[in-house]
Amino acid sequence: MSQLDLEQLREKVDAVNLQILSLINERATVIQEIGKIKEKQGVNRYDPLRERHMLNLLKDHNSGPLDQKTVDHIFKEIFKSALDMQEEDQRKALLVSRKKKSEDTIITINGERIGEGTPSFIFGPCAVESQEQVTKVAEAIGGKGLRLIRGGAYKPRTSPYDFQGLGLEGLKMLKAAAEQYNLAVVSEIVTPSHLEDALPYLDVVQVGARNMQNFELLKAVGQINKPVLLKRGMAATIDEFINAAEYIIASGNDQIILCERGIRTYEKATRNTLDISAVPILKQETHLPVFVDVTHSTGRRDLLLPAAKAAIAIGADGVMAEVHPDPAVALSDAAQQMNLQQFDEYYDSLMKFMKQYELKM
Ligand SMILES: [Mn+2]
Repeated sequence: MSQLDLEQLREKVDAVNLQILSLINERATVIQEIGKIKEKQGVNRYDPLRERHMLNLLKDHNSGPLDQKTVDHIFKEIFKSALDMQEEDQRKALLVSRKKKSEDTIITINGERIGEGTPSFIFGPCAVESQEQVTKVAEAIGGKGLRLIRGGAYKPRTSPYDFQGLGLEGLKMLKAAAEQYNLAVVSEIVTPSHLEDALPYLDVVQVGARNMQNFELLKAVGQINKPVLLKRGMAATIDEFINAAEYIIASGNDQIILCERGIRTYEKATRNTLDISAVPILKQETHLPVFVDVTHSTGRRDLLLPAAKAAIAIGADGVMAEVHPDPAVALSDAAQQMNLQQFDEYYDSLMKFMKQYELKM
């Protein structure tokens, strides 16, 4: 074979490549049209029966020299690429996504602007246990000029025999303590049926990790006009977390704070594994503020400070941690809450850290 023949054949291959390219793009355009129709009909885009039909048709017409296995493989990749493309289109459409809204969502609570680039803090006891307990913590938080307090009144616990919280009475105690020190209340709701009674005592409604995919609850908090703090489920992927937030925004409430709180892994040294890289991913993928709960992610008092530093350094909009006047007698999470003196030291260390590295405060 002469050099000239080889050149001619290569030119032919180039031309065929361009034909294939043009054809698979034409195919992709048709698939997009089909996707739009399916979206209107509300039917699933992936249809295994249809795929089987297409593969059979190709088999009937394959006269070689490529063997059927290779043809199947190539076409399955083409089928998949069209599906991936449609999924990408769908992702673009998410209301919580950066693609939909490029500016950061800023949530103003009690004068505190969350998501504006300086870290906010939510401190408070795991559970509301008494008026005296929450008032002591509120005083310590207010004394630092902070604006938010947390405390669980409805406690979803792993065991049904563990302390379940004081319910509405607990919320009233927390609200009274908060008002005394000009704080806003962050507290968890576990069922839509509690929402109406609890709402007057709440400034931010928390949806806890165990309820991240409680879709009826997500829809219910999507219909209120107060901010929602949504915690990541302990076995939820980032994608599932984002979609949980989408339930809230799709129901009408765009005031959502995402909270990374650790995920379950094989590691036993910490209560959960703090997925610190979730913070920049969530910041890139969504326009929502992102908090890090250092208490439940680590489950260790000695890690609350380094984990908070990591959170701030990586770009979190805030840190949440548990504070109790006497953690040793706490009815829940006794091992990981800070006492008031530890809280003072903790907050001072964090402020020093931020100054030292010239982080925005
Ligand atoms: Mn707790």
